Amino acid sequence: MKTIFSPRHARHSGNLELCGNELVPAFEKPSRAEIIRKRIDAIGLGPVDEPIEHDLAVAAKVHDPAYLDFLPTVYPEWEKSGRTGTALPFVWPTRGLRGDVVPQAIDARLGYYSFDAGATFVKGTWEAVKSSHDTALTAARLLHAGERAAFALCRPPGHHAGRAFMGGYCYINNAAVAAQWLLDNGAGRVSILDIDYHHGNGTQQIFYARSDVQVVNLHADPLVEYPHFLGHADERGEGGGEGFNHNFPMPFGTRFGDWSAALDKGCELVASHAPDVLVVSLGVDTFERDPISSFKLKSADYLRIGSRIAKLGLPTLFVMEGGYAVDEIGVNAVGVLTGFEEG
Ligand code: SP5
Ligand code: ZN
Repeated sequence: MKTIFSPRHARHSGNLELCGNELVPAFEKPSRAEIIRKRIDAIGLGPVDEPIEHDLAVAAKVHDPAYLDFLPTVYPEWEKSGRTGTALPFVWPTRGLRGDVVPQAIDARLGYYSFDAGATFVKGTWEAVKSSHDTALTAARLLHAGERAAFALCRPPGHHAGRAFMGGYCYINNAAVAAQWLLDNGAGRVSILDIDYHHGNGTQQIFYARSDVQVVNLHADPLVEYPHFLGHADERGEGGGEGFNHNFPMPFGTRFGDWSAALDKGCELVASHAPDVLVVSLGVDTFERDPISSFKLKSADYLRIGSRIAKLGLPTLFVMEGGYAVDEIGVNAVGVLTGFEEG
């Protein structure tokens, strides 16, 4: 399997995040991607190429163009306001406040275009975000050129980013942009199977009223786990998209037996959609030693996940999302890919 990977991801580095009562180094850090890349080389998964640059025309079909215009301005505006270090939002237009007036101040714009404080900026963040977007699109092109599968080693991740908001380490929804590109280039139907520990709230929102992109999510129950405000089982889509969104929330401490039963159900739904292409939002924060998660999957389980997905027999684009146990992230993420290849 070919991998697309950009060294420019490393420009997004040194960020802090809010954790309990303090600012700590962000769990979403450059070594995550570097360790996956090393594992690809170590086992000889296949060639690793850099992305080609793409403009944001396809991204503007799944994101608000004004939101895409905002992202590159964040750090320059933060610096103009006299600050350095990590830029992060801290005020939001919740119920009862005005959500219809785009504010001017950078502090206000950060909140206007986010749902949490988890998408933070340093000087190189936009460059990394753009390279992650380019990585997903370049990998999508490989499928269009006839590859059975490809791996977009995206960093930063994307599945929490919605039409006009960032959050949860995510800025541009790489999987959504890739799905849109595939539709624009010959696919009639796409399925997105999101196996990250956290609900892919951005992906769900983007495609909620659409029937051309089916979205299937396996994740920790939002009643008790982030992102908390979306991801319940009764969210099935709306309007023309009714019946094309499927959520499988699971309790804290879920082990592979129960998790893989949900994967089977999710795969059956994908098969019934009969997509031309499958996009897998690949998070490995379901791992038993993930520092911010609670599921109990073991390294060997990731091979089984890959082989279950391969049984669908679909052209498959793997897009990297979360996973914060950096020591094992290479073995786990690449385990899914080798499990897929071995069938
Ligand atoms: C792509 C992805 O996996 N994003 C995850 C973002 C999770 N952010 C909030 C997690 C809150 C859980 N609390 C654990 C303490 C860490 N500060
Ligand atoms: Zn996650």
